[in-house]
Amino acid sequence: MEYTWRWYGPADPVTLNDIRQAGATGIVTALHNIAPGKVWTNEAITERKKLIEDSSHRSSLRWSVVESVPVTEAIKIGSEHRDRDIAVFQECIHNLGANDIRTVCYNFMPVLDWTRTDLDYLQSDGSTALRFDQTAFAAFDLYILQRPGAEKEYSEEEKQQAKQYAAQLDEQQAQQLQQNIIAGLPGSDKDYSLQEFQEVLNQYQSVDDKQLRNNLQYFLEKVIPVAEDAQVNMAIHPDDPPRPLLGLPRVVSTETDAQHLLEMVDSPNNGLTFCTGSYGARPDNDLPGMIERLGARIHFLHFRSVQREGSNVNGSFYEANHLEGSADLVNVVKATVALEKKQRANGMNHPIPMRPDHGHKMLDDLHKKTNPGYSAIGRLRGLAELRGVEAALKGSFNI
Ligand code: CS2
Ligand code: MN
Repeated sequence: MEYTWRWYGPADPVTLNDIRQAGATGIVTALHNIAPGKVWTNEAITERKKLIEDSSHRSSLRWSVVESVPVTEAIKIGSEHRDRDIAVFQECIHNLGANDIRTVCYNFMPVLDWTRTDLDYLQSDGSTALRFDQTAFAAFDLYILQRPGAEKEYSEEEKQQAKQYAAQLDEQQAQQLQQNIIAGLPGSDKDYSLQEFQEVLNQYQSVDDKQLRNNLQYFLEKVIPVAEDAQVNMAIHPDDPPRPLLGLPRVVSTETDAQHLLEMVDSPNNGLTFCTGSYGARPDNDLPGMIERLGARIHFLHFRSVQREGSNVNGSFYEANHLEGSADLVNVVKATVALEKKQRANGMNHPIPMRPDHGHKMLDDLHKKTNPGYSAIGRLRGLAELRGVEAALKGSFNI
């Protein structure tokens, strides 16, 4: 594995020097200052790359992965403007390849990128984690947003619980819940009001899973040939959480979805970001097995472990420490080490970039402003634990 670290650019409170000390050698970043649907020019990419790869430091970093080039709503909805936006996306891929950046993460989640209800869920050791609580989410959907038709999507029991939950929220807590869901996380590119948010949801009224899948295929058929020419590996991030929300369609939640996507355009450049946090929120995703079966097309790894809560029939979870929770990352790392060994035997000597995906807020993080999930020390702990597992597997057990 190549140890990588997500960096939000010059404004990130975690600096490139901090990242050097954390033991990462690869940077995962995007030109966050450029709005979705606008070209990343050659100059802008080169300039950011120079900043990252500044060779006056003793330990060097390289820009290994882009996360993410945004896919506009027009592309996901399949509206009349999609060809214009796809042309922009193609140009970004071309320019990234020309700058020797070989891995590009993106996602195809309608409206919201990843979604959480609580950004400071207190753990027993005093650190805090991100959480998705289905009851809180339903309370937002039914009683704050009051989305037309929402009541049809919840059971009587869920509605009852959501009603009680909503009733005990004071004004400020309700506001906080709304903020967390609509605008709290890096990746949400707009600060929607409730009304604007509902308007964007409405644009998906005629887009079901089948239509969204068709729109994804349309996009891939145009983008993958450009990625092949540019020698860029495309790596789609799964849905987070991996099931429908707010009546929106979802097409990258399960192993079958992933397989489907790989078959849409059967090219090595059409691949996956294997996020064990997102896929791992579903008990029916067998993570080590997916690495074995999909391995040849896994271009980027996100390692974290969610703890599925209760019977998880209702889909709640929180983000556990990397070696705890439901994901069993020891066996995930073992499957990865075995995959890389097989690839080396076949003459492919490119370690797969892996970043510790999210971490708790702990120690000094608790007193600093950090991007939710992207604290310095929580992720440093995660990376250290994962490196330890890899070193142990390779060193002592010769896997
Ligand atoms: C999230 C997001 O799980 C994750 O990695 O923190 O980074 C996310 O969903 C991406 O931005 C995918 O494009
Ligand atoms: Mn991820």
